[in-house]
Amino acid sequence: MAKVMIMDTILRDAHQSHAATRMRTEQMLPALEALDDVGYYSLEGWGGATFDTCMRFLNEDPWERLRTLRKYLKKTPIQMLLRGQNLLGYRNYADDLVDKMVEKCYENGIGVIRVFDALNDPRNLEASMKAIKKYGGQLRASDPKRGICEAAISYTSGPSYTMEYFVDLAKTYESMGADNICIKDMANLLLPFDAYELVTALRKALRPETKIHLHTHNTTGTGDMVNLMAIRAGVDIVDTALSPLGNGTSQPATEPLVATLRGTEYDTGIDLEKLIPIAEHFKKVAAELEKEGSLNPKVRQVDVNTLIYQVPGGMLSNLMNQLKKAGKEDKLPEVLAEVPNVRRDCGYPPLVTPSSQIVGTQAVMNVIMGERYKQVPKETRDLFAGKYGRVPMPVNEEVAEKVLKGEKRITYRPADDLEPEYEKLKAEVLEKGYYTQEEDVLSYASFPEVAEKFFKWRKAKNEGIDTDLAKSGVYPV
Ligand SMILES: [Mn+2]
Repeated sequence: MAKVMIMDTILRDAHQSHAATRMRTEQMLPALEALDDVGYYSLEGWGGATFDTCMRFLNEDPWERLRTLRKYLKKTPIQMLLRGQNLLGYRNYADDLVDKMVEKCYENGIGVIRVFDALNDPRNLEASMKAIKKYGGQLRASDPKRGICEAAISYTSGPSYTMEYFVDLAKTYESMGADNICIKDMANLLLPFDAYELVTALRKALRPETKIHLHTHNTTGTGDMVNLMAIRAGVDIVDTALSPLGNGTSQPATEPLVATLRGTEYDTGIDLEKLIPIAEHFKKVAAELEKEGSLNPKVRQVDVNTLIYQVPGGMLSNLMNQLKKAGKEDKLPEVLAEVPNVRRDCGYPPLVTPSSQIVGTQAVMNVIMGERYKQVPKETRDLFAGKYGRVPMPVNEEVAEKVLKGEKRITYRPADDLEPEYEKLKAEVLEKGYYTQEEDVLSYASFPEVAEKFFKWRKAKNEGIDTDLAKSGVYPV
């Protein structure tokens, strides 16, 4: 019987969920060798938010962080999260940039790439999975634990999301070359008995060598039960976070699960004693993050709103903020009733970023304006126009006409419209005088303004100019 394996998210999702992704490399360093020695399947350490935050708030080169992690994590693969054709950013990138990004991720130390699309449109994973297979295959030839392609299903609930839907999607990803299939339950919408059913169905439908990897959170307090039920159903890998940054909006804590499975047929093989000093270290880090204001202890509480309203926690707080700004807080019940209507109109997209924001904003507008689709933001139009990809169900044609006003719809892969862009972006970085490595082009492509500000700071620092002044924003010119 295969043991249950664990990916610890302490270096990525744990602090992204609890502390706005503000953990610095120097706060990770003292624990890296011990983490490497635990025997995890992988350590999640990189993704869009870490990439952005490194440059935006921490004055760190995200690539440098990755190389540092790799230097100390000799045995344990580093896992990252890639947003399909959106890579680490929020727009569609051309295929040449997707290829270059994947090449550089592996080259700088990534071992496992988890790739997903918010709409679960397999066409949006075509280019990235092709690159992951290409460069990952080369890496794997010398190191079988690295170069792994993990395709993730964005888990959501709703009338079109049947077991059959998820199983078909998983099989599609498997046939595209995925080594692992991940159930990505970012909003903790997956309930324990559904997890059992889903993992059972996937286990039956997928090849025996395909690993099933579950990612959930403990936002609504069901996370440990979800993991345990998935384990009973034969899941291979689950995500947890060491206790100082575990539970609440983060992953269920690592230590209780390791203890629960010890001595059973699911034993993780992890020595609880080894986790204690590491947890001690991150307890101090969590206290530092709380002191500097990045961590609000409220994130550790159970929030049952998602269970009641069937919308992710982040989406609910956005709705409340939008209503508050408009002075219409009393309209919340109407907006919550309108959310499923809007979602049905636009073909039941999963409620994850960015579709959760699009559906939520449109529902707020429909209620505030007193007429449905009287006011329509560009993002709603783009969703109806197919610019984010294919939605799971047909859209409401009457609404589509009202929203699009004759604008053309696309039915092909959105990135097919894009010209190669790597060389053009490289020329820009060179011209601005910031080019030090190919990776700079990828940083610049991902977050142009943020990267440029960071490059300016880096240049000032490397040229020996007062960095405090540089940080204050007075310099650079
Ligand atoms: Mn997550």
